[in-house]
Amino acid sequence: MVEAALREGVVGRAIERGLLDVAIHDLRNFTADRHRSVDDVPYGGGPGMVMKPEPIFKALDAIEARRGGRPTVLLTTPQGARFTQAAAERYSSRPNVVLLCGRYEGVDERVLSRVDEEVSIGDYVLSGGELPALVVIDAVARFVPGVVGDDQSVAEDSFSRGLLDFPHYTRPAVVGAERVPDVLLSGNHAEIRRWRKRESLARTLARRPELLESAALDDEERAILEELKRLV
Ligand code: 4GX
Repeated sequence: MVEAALREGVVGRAIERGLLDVAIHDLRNFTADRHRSVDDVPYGGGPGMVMKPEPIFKALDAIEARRGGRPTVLLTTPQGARFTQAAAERYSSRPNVVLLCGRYEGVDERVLSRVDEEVSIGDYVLSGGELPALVVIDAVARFVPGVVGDDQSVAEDSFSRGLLDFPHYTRPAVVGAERVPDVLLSGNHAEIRRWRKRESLARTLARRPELLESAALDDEERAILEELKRLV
């Protein structure tokens, strides 16, 4: 699943072009027993299985030796701190990042001695850490220079600015009863910029007001926001 996903889209192209180097390591290759076991029953009893520590330690040692340096080790788990655009940017400047994907009920707690950060992609339970790892890879890759064609679009990405995106339209100008807002057809670029700011701010205020506490707003945006707050 991970191999297939990494062949697609922006990330797939970045790997092809050598901008990104992603290696997949199967923990079963770091086992010593006949059954190549990566999990075992929990001490103390209860349902489910727990991932054994030794295959994980051996895999991390092998990766460290191969890459020559201690990688940043991330564990994807619902117990982690929420993965954000800021975290993605932070990881994008690390020379090596390991994404440890847990299955079953989780990993033996002693593995955490080798983990730098536990990251969660959201409050829901998945059946493995592979999809969260792919989510992290995608968001991090976009910050690697050259991966996204247009640097401008990364810098202006709504979440990099801390606000929700403004509405987008393309042709035709009229679909059924629905028209594209006149301002976007006006050719008045100053007006368009201001309209987009207002829409971004209005949406953020309505849907994610907590984002406004840490958003970097310019003078014009602060003025628009004050006006929007007076209107509600
Ligand atoms: N955001 N899962 C990890 C197994 C597990 C449990 C505990 C380590 C500790 C998830 C998420 C997520 C399901 C991935 C349980 N591994 N990961 N897995 N939401 O639901 O990151």
